Amino acid sequence: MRNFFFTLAFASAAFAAYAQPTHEVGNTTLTELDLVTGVVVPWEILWGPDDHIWVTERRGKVLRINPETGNTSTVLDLSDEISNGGNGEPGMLGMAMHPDWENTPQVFIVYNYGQSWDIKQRLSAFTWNGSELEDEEFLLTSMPGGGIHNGSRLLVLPDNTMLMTTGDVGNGNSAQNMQSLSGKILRINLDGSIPADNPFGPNSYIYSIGHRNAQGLCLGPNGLVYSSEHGAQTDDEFNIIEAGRNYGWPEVQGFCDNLPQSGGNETSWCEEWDVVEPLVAWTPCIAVNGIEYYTHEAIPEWQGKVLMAVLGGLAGNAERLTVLEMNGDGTEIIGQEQYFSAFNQRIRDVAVNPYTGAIYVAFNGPSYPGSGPNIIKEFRNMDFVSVTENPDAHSPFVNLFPNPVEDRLKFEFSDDFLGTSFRIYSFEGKEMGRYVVAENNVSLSVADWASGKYYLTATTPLGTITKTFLKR
Ligand SMILES: [Ca+2]
Ligand SMILES: [Ca+2]
Ligand SMILES: [Ca+2]
Repeated sequence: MRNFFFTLAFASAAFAAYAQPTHEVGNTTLTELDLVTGVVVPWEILWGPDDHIWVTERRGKVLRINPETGNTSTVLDLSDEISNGGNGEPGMLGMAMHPDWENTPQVFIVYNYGQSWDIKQRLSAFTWNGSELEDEEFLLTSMPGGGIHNGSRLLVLPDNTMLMTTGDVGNGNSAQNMQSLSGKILRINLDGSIPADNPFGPNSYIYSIGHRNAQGLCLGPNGLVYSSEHGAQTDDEFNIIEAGRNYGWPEVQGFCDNLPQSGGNETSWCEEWDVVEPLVAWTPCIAVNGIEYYTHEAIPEWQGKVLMAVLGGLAGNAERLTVLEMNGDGTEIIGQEQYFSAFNQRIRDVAVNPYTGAIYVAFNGPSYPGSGPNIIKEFRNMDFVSVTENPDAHSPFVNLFPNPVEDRLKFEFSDDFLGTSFRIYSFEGKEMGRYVVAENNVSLSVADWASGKYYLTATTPLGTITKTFLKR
């Protein structure tokens, strides 16, 4: 918290200079801002204990982002090790931070390594040295990985153990096999050892079984653990995770019933194995992903509800943020609403700013398994005023206007950028040009450019800032 500040002057300058799109949530208006562009498939996005946003890029990088300016630096690069370059489902995936950050500034990361015929999975701890992640320590390694279904979401619990979802890596039977770590949710001490009170004994990491590919985890009310899980053709699920329980896959999909879509006879198997049914199931699948329990007062309509990122499935026709309303004790879902479908972009994960209550949404492009460049957008209730601390702190910034632009684009750079160069790319990836920042205020004619979306990247030794704009 110490280093955090909100320069309201910057915010008002940025938002007043050109009209940002807005979205209505009941009586609340959310202002949309492109925080970072050019990210290559953001997978995990979270608010760190250092008041920065941390993001894994599936291709193998960890980014640390200043939430006010979008100033971004790469703090870990394992792209040489990542399976298939992160182009399919495997890659650098889940991430969580050590809860005692002051004394143990560690970051936990799950990633796939090895080539396509022999993909493995690893959970590692890295130490933050103030500018990058170093001293990798393997907590779990040589785990099965696959071309599909690699789970990997992480959640640190209040008792300082950590849950990790694993997928069935394409082998459904592994989910019921107690000798396999696939298709499970694991519980791990933060040093990588097995918690003595794990439900299947002190020699097993397994916490719950029968999962196909759970890729959402969060703490809900009353200490409940929620998880979202991908179904096959039917039955994406939203579950409460309990120690030692069986969630059914591959014998049971969704609710315990005898529907033809689930193979015709689930109820007897459910009774024999005491299968936990989901709170909700979605058929056909919508591809459920990262979840976050929203408690902030800045968006009262969402307070006490779960925000769930939805990729939209292979058909790509249900992309959205789903907001799940629970009953009083959090044990039932009593309502669902959808937002941001109009972007036609897969939504992978969501994070919350604990000061402003703004949410950050990781967009993954329109097509499976994700295409770049991707955007991290902020949606913020500008009417909610948060505390201002440390107003003297300084961050690099770039403003550009008007946006949308027809003829001439104007830029305002902080002094940090003087003498550096910036580049502009089209959203198709074409470099439009490289330009030197000779003074704080510069402009550029774009009258001849094709209409469409573009983004600028500008780099200082402190990191990179990106800005998107629309050419009309
Ligand atoms: Ca997250
Ligand atoms: Ca299930
Ligand atoms: Ca069923």
